[in-house]
Amino acid sequence: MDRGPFLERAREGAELIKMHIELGHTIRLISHRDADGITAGAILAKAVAREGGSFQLSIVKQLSEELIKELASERHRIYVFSDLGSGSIELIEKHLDFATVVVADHHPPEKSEFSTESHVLVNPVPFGANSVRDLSGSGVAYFVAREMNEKNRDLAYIAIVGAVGDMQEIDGTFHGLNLEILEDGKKLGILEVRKELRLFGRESRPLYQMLAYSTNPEIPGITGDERNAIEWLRARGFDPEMRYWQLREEEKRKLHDALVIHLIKHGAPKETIDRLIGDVVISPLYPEGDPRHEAREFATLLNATGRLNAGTLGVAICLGDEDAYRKARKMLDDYKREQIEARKFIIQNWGMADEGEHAYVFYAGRNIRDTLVGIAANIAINAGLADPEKPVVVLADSDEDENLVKGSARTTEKALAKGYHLGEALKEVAEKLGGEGGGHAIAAGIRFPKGRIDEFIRLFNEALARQVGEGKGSED
Ligand SMILES: [Mn+2]
Repeated sequence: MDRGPFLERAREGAELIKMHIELGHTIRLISHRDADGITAGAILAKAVAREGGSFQLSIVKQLSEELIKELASERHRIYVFSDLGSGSIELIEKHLDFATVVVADHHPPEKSEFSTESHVLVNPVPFGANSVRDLSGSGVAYFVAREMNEKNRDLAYIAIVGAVGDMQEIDGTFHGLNLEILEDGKKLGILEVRKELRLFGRESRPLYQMLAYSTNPEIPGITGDERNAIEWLRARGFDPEMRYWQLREEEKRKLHDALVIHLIKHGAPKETIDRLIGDVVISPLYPEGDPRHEAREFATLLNATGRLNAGTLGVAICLGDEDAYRKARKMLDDYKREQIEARKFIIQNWGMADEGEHAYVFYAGRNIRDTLVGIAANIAINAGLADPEKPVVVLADSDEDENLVKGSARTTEKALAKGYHLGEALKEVAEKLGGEGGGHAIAAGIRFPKGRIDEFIRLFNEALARQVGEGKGSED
């Protein structure tokens, strides 16, 4: 790719941000809520703070026209988007024409540049980069930050955590401008690239779980079977409870060889075997055994904060906030525990479910958190509680409004073959109940007044009946 012209764009973006900092304007940052977006937001926030500027940061799921309009109504002088924006160039030009805009992103853009004078697109794709392997959103943010101040090279590890979050090294090695970030980090001694086993859990999982939970690649006879993983490790002289990071170099080599032999024996394709050992990035900034010590575990932690709507907590973690890190760990532990409890509750109380002609409806009250109703519906299907040809809805009291219930509907491919579309059914029912609903054919959601659950059960069954052509046809 054309590195020079891309860096020139990064410099333009950097100059605009610095100019607004000098003018005393708040820098409005908007970033995506996955690990790549969270790290990108953190890099830009740190860069702004370092110049003595102030910022306001939002981590968002997606950039809709509604959100852009809302941002416009804040009337900031400068907006900086990271890991998103390239698909919304027209909308940004339309609603933010009064302000400076910098888009630091790696997604293939709508067009290669803005037509508005005060808007700059910093994106490597028009210069020949491959958006999925050469640079991530955090990487673009890194180059902008580096152009703002050489000191921002100390954000190289955070930038690589974002790249790993986007799986830019999925084939086992880094490419493109990611290599330049790695070089910066190595020179400063803040990161190291090793050729190691690329399975999740280097820092925090015992070896047997690292192997048993491996899905990419699947390890025949071991993935999904902790007991086999333990036996397999013991038979080869490993303590299954050890962490990978605790192994001596020769033990790591021995484990790699044993896994390669195992995969070859089971006829795994060469490509799979080649990817098993590859680039693993670790940082001496964090202690061994800490998820932040290795880029993939760090990225997974950040992704989780994003999914739990706590992306800004993720940003704080990237900025070195130990308190935020402890909070996030606790949040994840609580979330896991709630999931286990939701599972127990639905299995023990499935007898309460209303089984209609076309669907099961399970009302959990306050016993299942409203954020877990989708997971609970899947459990009902996967644990064999429900007939797989009949959709399942789990309802729970809303966390936000005691007068509402929130529900998720889930089903199987087999049920869809009969003609069901859960999203359309819930949309239709929600309109009748004075709520909101919709989604995909196989997975959808709804919110409606709590007093109308009985009506919901009847209307939902009727809507599904019409979809498979058994209904009364007309509405009542
Ligand atoms: Mn990204």
